[in-house]
Amino acid sequence: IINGKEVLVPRYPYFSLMYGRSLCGGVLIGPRLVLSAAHCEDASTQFRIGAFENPNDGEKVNIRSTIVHPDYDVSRFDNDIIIFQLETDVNLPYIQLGSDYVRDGSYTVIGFGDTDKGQDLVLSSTLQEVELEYVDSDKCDDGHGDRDEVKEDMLCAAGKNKDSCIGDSGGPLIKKGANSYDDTLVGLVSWGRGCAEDGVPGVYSRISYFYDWIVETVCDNYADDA
Ligand code: 4AZ
Repeated sequence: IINGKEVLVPRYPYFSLMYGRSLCGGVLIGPRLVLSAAHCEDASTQFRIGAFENPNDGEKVNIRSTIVHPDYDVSRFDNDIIIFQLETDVNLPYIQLGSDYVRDGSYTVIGFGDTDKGQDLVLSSTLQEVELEYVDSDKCDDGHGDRDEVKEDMLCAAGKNKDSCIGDSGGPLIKKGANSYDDTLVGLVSWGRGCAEDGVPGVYSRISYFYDWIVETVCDNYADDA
């Protein structure tokens, strides 16, 4: 997270961290179900859930099985979403999924990822949060140049000198409510060209687009966990 603030209280109990081969975020959506970005599939064999004071914090739970979106395309970050089933239930609140595409307003993104906008990779020792604004997809697409494409399964958000970055991938973009129970998941950190570059928003997997796939996949495969 670039230019964020340290999270000082357990405001995001559903935040799930993969801290192993690489660093990724995730988010608890049921007692033993975690959503993340498909490109985080091999980041770790376990999640630490509810961590905020340091990455070793939180409830450690092993991953039992995974379902990557069938149309995930690593080269374009299309359908960059994965469902993890955990080995045991986690006794922490989970987040509700945003079924409607909200096209305005401010969002919050959280993570332990890179805090340095420049070349250095400086992972955070504490959970960081930053507030971003919704960015229209056409404008976002222009900001990313010719090669990259922002499609309907993606959502963009940006702030002046503020962004998610490497290591935040898979973590939640949140529409904040009065408390954790009222929060809504609107996106998952997916990709971007650099971090916090002027006119280049961060790109997120858009939860409203995947809502039906998530609900059906959970019902078909993890009915007991829904
Ligand atoms: C990454 O490489 C990455 N600024 C994550 C988020 C963003 C860019 C890159 C968004 O994991």
